[in-house]
Amino acid sequence: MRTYVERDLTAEERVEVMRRPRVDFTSILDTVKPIVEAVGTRGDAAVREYTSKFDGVDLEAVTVRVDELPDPVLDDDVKKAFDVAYDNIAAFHAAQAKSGDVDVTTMPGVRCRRVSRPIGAVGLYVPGGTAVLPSTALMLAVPAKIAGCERVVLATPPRKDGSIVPEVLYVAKKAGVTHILKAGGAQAIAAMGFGTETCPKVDKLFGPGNQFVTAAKMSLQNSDAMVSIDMPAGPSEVLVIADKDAPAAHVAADLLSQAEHGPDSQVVLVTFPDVDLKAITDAVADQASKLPRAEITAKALGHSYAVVVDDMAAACDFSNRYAPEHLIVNVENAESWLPQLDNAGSIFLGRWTPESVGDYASGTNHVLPTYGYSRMYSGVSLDSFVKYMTVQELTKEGLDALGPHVARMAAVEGLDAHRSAVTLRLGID
Ligand code: HSO
Ligand code: ZN
Repeated sequence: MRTYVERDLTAEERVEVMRRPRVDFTSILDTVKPIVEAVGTRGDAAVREYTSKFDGVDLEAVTVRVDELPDPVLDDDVKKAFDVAYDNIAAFHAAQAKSGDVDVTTMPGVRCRRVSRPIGAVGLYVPGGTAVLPSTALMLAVPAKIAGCERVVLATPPRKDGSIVPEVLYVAKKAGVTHILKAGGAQAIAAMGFGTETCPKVDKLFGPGNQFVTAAKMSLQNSDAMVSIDMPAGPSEVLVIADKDAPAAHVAADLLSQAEHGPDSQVVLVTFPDVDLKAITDAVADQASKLPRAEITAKALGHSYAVVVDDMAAACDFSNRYAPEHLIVNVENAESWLPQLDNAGSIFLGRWTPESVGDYASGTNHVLPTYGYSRMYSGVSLDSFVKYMTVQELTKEGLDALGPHVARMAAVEGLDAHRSAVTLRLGID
């Protein structure tokens, strides 16, 4: 891993190290456009063709109804692990219910409310590819169920024999997913965004994916499909702040757990002059060479780095400017630094909180803003599956008091009908 000493960097270099590896979206968009268009016009037939071409699977049914599928066979300890994760994710997301509802009397007789309603139909993308991620099925299906979404379509690439990954099916059944679309990539996103003969059209698309999935979500959102997306996405990343008492092996494992996601993942270590950096980089090299995904991990480490800063205040400042997806704070009294942290998708405080717990089972969501978007986006939460309606109700007294001001403002804007809607009710002019 490259190492920088922050105080030795020029102002330009300080900005430069923050830059994420560039993703050329225009060429990716050019690749996905014909796929999206083909699925939009030819529906299931196009999904079938692309699944045969890209996944080598010839599908009979493109979309299956979950209640018609038999229960998957799983080992008891696997079931137990997913059950514990399910309960924690459900508990944390259920606690978010109604948190955005408000009821305020702004002046006597003038009541304003905000009430939430579930989004009717949602599409959840669960990646396959180099690693199948049933944990992502949990992160998306559990809040969709708690929100009360009526139609929940889960898209995931089928296995070579055309079947669904058993853990994904287990989660889908438990969390009330209604349909499974056996497809991945841009074709899956397009099928859910437009709807096909067998796949219901959804109102909002969720989930991480490779660059083609991301590009398809972006182009669908800007098309006439009338569909929104959860957030912009880029490669996964972690920033670890480690002090001298953070065990080197733990820091290394945390860095590698994110690096193993993909060759384009980025991991950043922020540390201090009194830390044995060589012990950490040695531990990274040692552990990395033994990983089954060593090749992917090595590529990710190629564009990762360590930076030495003066103190914890500088570390928080660096992290806030980088705005990581995941932030691990492996320092003494980690909790006391929380008020100083402003930009991160999810934060892992203290010696005993590896990112893995949030990836799977602590209860927080692992679908998070990457690529610096944690400056202005939140991760997926219950709110992502609802929309808010505002409601106002006035009494006669309320309109008596407020109406003349509204009529005056309508006159300023020259909108007479607006004015009349008030003055006619009040019998004034
Ligand atoms: N760290 C990933 C989530 C994940 N990890 C799934 C393991 N499985 C993206 O934030
Ligand atoms: Zn992960």
